[in-house]
Amino acid sequence: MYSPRQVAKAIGVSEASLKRWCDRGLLPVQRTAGGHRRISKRDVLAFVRERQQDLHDPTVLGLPETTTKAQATHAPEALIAMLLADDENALRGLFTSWFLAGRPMTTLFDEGLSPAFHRLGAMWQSGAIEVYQERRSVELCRRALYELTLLMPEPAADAPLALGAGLQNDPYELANLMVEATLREMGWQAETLGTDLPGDTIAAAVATRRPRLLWLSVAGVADEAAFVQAVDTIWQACLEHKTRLAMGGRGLSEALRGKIRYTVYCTQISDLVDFLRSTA
Ligand code: B12
Repeated sequence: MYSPRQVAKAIGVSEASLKRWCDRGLLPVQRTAGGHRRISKRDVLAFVRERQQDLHDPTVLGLPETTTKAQATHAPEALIAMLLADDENALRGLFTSWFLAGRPMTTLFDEGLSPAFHRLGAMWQSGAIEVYQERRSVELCRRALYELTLLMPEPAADAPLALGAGLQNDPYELANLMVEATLREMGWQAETLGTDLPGDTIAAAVATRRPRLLWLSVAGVADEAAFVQAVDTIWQACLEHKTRLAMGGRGLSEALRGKIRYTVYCTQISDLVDFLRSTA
C-alpha cells in the first residue's frame, strides 16, 4: 500500500491533485487506523492504465525504471537482445510498460515472444548460442510473466475459472503461462496446473474444480497412442462437466487433430481470445 505522497511522486503530479482524485473516487483508497489514505499498487496501475499516463518514477512502486511507454516494443530482435544480454530489468520493464499502455497481450506473445524463442531455438541448434543461454531466456521470461500477472487486477469473485496444463512428457511452460496471463487480463480466474501431467489427473481437476475452460498446450508428442488416450480421458471429463476444451501448440499436427476431440484449436493465443469473445 502506498501513501498519496508516494503515488504522486510515481505519477509525477502534486500530492494535492492526487488527494483530490482520491476524494473524487477516481482512485480507491483505504484508511489506516489513524485515518491516513493508502492506495494499493494494483489500483494505481489500473488508474495509470485507464488514463494512459506515463509513470514519472516507477521505482517508487517497486517497478523497474525501464517502465516507460517507449519500452513497449514487441520486435523479436529487441526481445532476443534483452534475453541474451540477461537484462531482466529491461524485460520486466517491457512487460510492465506493455500492460500499462493497454496493448493486447496476444501481440506481445504471438508476434514478439513466440518468434523470438523460435529464433533462439534455431540459434541453439546451429551452435550460435549455448544451451544455458536458451534456458536462462526461458527463466527470465517465466519470471517476467509471473510478475505481470501480479500487476493485474484481482479477478472478481464470480469470474469464470480456466485451468491449463501440459500433458505427460511435455515440459514446455511458456505458452501455458502466456495463456494464463492473457485470460487474467480478460478478467478470468486462470490457473496453470503445471506441465508433464497425466491425462487422468487433468480429468480429475476438471471434475473437482469444474472450470468453464480447460486449455492444453502441446509442444511435442512422444507417444501418439498415449497422447490420444490422455486427451480422450480429458475430453470425457470436459463433456460431463460442460467444460470447453481449447487445444494449441506447435506439436498438434493436422493428422493428430483428426484423432482427438476438443472444442477449439488455436494456432496462436489470439485465436483463443477471438473464440472466447465470439462465444461470450
Ligand atoms: C525453450 C525450449 C526448450 C525448453 C523448455 C523449457 C520450459 N521450461 O518451457 C526445454 C529445455 C524443455 C526443451 C527441451 C527440448 N527441446 Co526445446 N525448445 C525450446 C524453444 C527454444 C522455445 C520453446 C518455447 O517456449 N517457445 C515459446 C512459446 C510461447 O511459443 P510456442 O510454443 O510456439 O507457442 C505459441 C503458439 O504455438 C501458441 N500456443 C501454444 N500452446 C498453446 C495452447 C493454447 C490453448 C493456445 C490458445 C495457444 C497455444 O501460442 C504461443 C504464442 O504464440 C524451442 C524453439 C521453438 N521453435 O519454439 C525449442 C525446440 C522446440 N526444442 C527442440 C528440441 C530438439 C528439444 C529437445 C529434444 C532437446 C534435447 N536434445 O533434449 C528437448 C525435448 C524435450 C521434450 N521432452 O519434449 C527443437 C524441436 C525440433 C523438432 N522439430 O522436433 C526446437 C524447435 C529447437 C530447434 N530449433 O531445434 N526445449
